[in-house]
Amino acid sequence: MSARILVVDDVIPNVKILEAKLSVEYYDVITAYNGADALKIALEQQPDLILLDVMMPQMDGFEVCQRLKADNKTAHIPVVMVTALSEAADRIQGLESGADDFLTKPVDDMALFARVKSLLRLKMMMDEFRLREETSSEMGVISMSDRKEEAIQRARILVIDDNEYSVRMMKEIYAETYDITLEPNMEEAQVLLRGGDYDLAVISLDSSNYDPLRLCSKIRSLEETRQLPILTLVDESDKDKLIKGMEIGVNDYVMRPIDANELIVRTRTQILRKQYQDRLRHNFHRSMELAVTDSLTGLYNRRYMSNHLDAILQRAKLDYKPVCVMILDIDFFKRVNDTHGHHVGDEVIKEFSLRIGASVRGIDLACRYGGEEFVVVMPDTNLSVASTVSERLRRQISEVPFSVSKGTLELNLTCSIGVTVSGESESSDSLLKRADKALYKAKRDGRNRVVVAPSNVEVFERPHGIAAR
Ligand code: GH3
Ligand code: MG
Repeated sequence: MSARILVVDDVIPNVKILEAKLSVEYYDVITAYNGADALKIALEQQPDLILLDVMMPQMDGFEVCQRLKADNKTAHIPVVMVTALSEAADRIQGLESGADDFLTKPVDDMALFARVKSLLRLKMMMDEFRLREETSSEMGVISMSDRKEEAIQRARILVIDDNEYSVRMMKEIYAETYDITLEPNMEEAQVLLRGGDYDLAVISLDSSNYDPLRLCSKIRSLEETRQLPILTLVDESDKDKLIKGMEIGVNDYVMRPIDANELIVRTRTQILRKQYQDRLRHNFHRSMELAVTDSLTGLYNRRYMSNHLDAILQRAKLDYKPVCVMILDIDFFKRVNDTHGHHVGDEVIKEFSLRIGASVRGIDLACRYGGEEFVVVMPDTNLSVASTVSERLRRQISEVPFSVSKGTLELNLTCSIGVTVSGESESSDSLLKRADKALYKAKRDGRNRVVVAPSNVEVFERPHGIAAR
């Protein structure tokens, strides 16, 4: 994960040390030696993360952070406060000024990279989210944040820890903001995780009654929990375990004795990232749905059908199975619009779609091809069956009046249908063209009828026994 990181410190060697460490990991480092420069560079160069020294002459780190967070153009950039003092008061002030995390000098490598990675991941999700938000609103489709039902829910945390002191502390800290489940037993925890839909697992690495690393690796290997963030609680003396944990895929850690503020910010970062990620995925599926279906009828749209018909034809060719295509067009539809208005026209189109949907099989592909023109693709179907289906559908349209305007108006409508079957190695274009020709003939011959076109030969009248009126 490459990213641009702004390092701010008034002491040149401090900047150089961080710059060297980060460059080795291929981060692109930019530097500033005072608060004013930091603000200017942050605005102009839009770094992905800022490591900000607290104690600087003129403008200190708290003030710089406050100003960054107050400006819309820099507020989204995560800020890590780097402080010489590990005083709790400093952390509280850092939080109040809007910092996203803390590091204590001298900066430990593991801490540095854990904080950097975890905040960069969060920023990546948020950036992607903002970008899609912009694109969708430009396209006039969905707005992710406007959708109330998708509002971020109260997050759920599973705590796996058998240390009474830290469990009590977490209960206190989390209770107000999160739903928390405590489970000191590893086997039970695994059962909960598989079915639980959690947003974060907090796992103590120094438990005596289970192997925490095995649990972490299980979480990473199972499909249901692969994306679940893991925050570990670790004893200073257990650094080796932590290193292994980070290799397995632990997302972040808090050292014991637990500092409440650290626990709060790191929990928040992991949960936010998970929730942004979930929303992105959810919206991806939604926009896929929107991209392939027609908004008025809910049927597939023309673009999807064209793409999919090719795939169907290829598969059919391998299986030596015929594919039938039916094109339907409402007769004299313009009159409905002209006489009763567009609104009634829309209602008719919807009802027409429902009738198509009701009379085809699950594997058939029904799509709105154009204004009042529809296509049904029927895989593994011969022409005689397709003719019967077409004729049944034609009757269902013409024999049952369309009830519109909340039942105050009944319209008698008919449709014309062209139906054909795929020939050997036929393209979707030529198949659709032949069906369309058959439809045209049905119109020309007086409408309210089915015209059947066998494969790769001239269109001819429907076979005997398929009655048209
Ligand atoms: P034909 O029997 O030859 O098919 O005659 P027709 O009137 O059905 O066909 P024509 O192509 O002359 O008119 C189709 C009309 O359908 C014109 C267009 O305004 C209307 N239309 C297309 N899409 C929609 C839609 O989404 N809603 C409504 N209400 N009308 C639509
Ligand atoms: Mg028409």
